[in-house]
Amino acid sequence: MTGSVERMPQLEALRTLHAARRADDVIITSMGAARDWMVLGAGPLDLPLVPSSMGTAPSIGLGIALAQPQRRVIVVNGDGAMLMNLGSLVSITAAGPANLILILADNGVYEITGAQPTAGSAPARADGTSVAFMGMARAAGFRTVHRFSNAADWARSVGSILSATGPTFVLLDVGAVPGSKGPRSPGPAGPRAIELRRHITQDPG
Ligand SMILES: Cc1ncc(C[n+]2csc(CCOP(=O)(O)OP(=O)(O)O)c2C)c(N)n1
Repeated sequence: MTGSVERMPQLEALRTLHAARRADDVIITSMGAARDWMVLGAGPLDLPLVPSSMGTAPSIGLGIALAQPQRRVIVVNGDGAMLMNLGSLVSITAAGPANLILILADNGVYEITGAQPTAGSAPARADGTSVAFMGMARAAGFRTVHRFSNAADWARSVGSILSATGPTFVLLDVGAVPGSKGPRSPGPAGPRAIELRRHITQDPG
């Protein structure tokens, strides 16, 4: 795809999700989305994946969704991170967890490391066309896919999307924040993962 897309502010898009989530949902966020989620307030069932190995968020979400089928698991991934683990799209649809929602916050750049265009975005590509994440999700086997570029449209639809039977793929066209800082780690990953497991297993949704 060429040309500029409409983009909503990522913080606003995530504020909408923050208001729509249930207390017993697990929310896994990566990169810039993790930064914004911590601004909005991360609860005990939330995993802002910082620091993280890029690409792992959908796979972690898949594991939790399969282990806890009665609980909704919502992953908010970056487009750069998504490109590093496209295979997770196929793993998710192979397992078909009805309780997993994968949200791709697509800003077209690796924002946290200085807003370089991602390998999938038009400015970085020899032919000047961006890769089609919606088409990739469909080809990987997602039956339910949505795309929003406008905050009001997303806000109107988020409730029904989260309630629908998954697995669900949602592409949000979001804007990068120029000069923004990366997320600060809320603490070492190991102990936080153990703490999350304790909360998840003690309080089944
Ligand atoms: C395996 C791996 N390689 C590189 C990095 C360094 N790194 C951290 S954030 C980031 C960019 C992430 O881009 P994207 O997923 O699009 O999220 P955004 O920063 O735009 O929110 C990179 C390259 C990393 N954390 N892990």
